[in-house]
Amino acid sequence: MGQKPPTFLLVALLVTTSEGEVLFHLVNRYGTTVSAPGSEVLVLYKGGTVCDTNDHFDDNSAHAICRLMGYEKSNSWSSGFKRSMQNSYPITLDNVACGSSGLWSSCSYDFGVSDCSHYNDVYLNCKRYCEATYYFDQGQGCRQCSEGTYSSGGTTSSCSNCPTGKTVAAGSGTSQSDCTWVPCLAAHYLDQIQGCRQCSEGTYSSGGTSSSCSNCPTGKTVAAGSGTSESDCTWIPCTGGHFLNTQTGCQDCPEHHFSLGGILTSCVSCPEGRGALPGTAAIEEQCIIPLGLESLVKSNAE
Ligand SMILES: [Ca+2]
Repeated sequence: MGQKPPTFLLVALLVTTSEGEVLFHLVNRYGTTVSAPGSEVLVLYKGGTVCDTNDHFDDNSAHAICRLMGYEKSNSWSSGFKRSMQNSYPITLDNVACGSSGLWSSCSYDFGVSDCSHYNDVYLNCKRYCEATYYFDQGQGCRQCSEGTYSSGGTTSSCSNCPTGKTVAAGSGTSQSDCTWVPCLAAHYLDQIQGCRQCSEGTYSSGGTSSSCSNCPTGKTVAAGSGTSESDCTWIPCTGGHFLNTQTGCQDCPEHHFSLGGILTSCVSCPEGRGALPGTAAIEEQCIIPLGLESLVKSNAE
């Protein structure tokens, strides 16, 4: 996505003539061009001062000039010889009279002067104003909000930070609701209220914006916050009397075999002459069926 040009550049275009000349600009006590310094400063028209003697320069005139420079309106204006640097400029505009629309197109004016001196130079305090997704910088005018910040525009001098865990692309945030959750790390899921949360025991997630973690296959588990994929799930240790089949999970020890379980993959034969039912013997001592007697019973029955 290409970045939009900063609004102050657009403003500069609006205030220029077809030849590209800037009509109005504001200068500080050193003659440096400034953007809404927050107080009244000298306004220049084509590099010279603006006169208010014996004419209709009023609030409408001030509004029109501020608006032509891209500001919302004039906060205040005055005139007078306030700084000696005024003498370094010619006087270029006189008899500015504007309608109540506050538009420069409603104004009449004269180039040059007949009845002015620098004691009548106009000072303006224009109200700074920026579009949404911009903040106002006193040195540089309207500037785009950086990544993770937003602005509804107007007179704000800074953009607001998205809530913790949320972000928005540079120049895209107009309100807090434009902030979206930063994608989660693996082994986490996204809770729309609390943000990224650890997967619970026995579940896994590749992260991102997934709203839940997936369950490990039956018989398998993974520690909380550790499962990034199904392959992280490992078999749950078997209980006594069982062995682990790595394809199917825990299985009963065969008849007359015992095992402590865990992750042992086979069972041990009971001692000679003793046996156990499948899945019942964890230790040798639990091989409690006397096989001799059983075989004797069997042989008697035959
Ligand atoms: Ca005049």
